[in-house]
Amino acid sequence: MSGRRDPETPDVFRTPIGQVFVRTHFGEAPALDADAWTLTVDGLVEHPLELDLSALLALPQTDLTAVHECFGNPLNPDVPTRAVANLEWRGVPLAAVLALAAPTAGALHVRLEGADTGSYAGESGVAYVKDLPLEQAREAVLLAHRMNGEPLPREHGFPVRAVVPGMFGTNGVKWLSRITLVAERPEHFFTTQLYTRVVPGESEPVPVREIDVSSKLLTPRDGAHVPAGPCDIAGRAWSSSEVTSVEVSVDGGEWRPAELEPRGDQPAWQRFALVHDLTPGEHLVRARATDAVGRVQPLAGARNHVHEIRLVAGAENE
Ligand SMILES: Nc1nc2c(c(=O)[nH]1)N[C@H]1C(S)=C(S)[C@@H](COP(=O)(O)O)O[C@H]1N2
Ligand SMILES: [Mo]
Repeated sequence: MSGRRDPETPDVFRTPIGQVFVRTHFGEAPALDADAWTLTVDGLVEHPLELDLSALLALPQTDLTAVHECFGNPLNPDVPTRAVANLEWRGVPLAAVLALAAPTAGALHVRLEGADTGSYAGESGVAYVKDLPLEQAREAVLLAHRMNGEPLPREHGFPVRAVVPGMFGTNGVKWLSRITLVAERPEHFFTTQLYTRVVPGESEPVPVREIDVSSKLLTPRDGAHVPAGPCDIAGRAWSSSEVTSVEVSVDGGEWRPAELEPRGDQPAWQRFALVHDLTPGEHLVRARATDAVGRVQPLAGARNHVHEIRLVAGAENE
């Protein structure tokens, strides 16, 4: 994918904007003018709308802290990318806009379109489009205009993007320009062709929506040289439900439960930590999370398989 930035994930609760990954299918992010921007709401609604930014901001607003994760390359759905962040958003719930537009009885899905167009995976002249069932969208989607207390940076969707807590980043349409209420799932390159997958244990492909249970080791860094002896190992874990345990295994040894922060009332990530005594030499550290619905990170072969890092312990680096 072009238009990509993947900085290291820092081990802090709220990811600073400069360290958030960027994913843009068509390369350069569009530079939209906030004064000229409008959001069209059309399709199966009693009152079609064309809201400018001040009309949108006059609606009730809410804050949300949520984990933000890229699904990865839709052409290689089983390869982990571990592009993840935890962000604070402010915006207008989609429900407030829908209350004004009044979807008709036949409206069952919401189609979201961004202002960017271009070429991707051999397809040219396409827009970025996503869809969600109306009831799910009404409950979850935030039309965000601030990120970590600042106006959205251009590459993250200025002036307004969708944020869908608990779902993969791909659903959060940036540079949002149009919301259309429709009766059936819209056919589109980015809705029904790309970003569909067969979830382990199922047989039918489904759209890439709810995030998987996952974890990432962040302290120490992969490849770090550390003193031999007790080592503080820590990272973050997340899922579409609360993560209920994280276990850590060193050099293929037993899975030991790490200390795990509760999730609290926001769909944010959770810190885990454990102290392990490292003998001098090279070590392989792995982390495995389990969530409240009993999903466990697979050991291999999946986009969310257990994360592993290598550490070198030795007296000479103390
Ligand atoms: N309009 C538009 N929205 C988009 C994309 C895009 O290319 N165009 N990429 C999606 C993908 S795959 C992800 S993971 C997130 C990334 O959001 P970020 O770049 O703000 O981290 O935006 C999503 N929204
Ligand atoms: Mo993504």
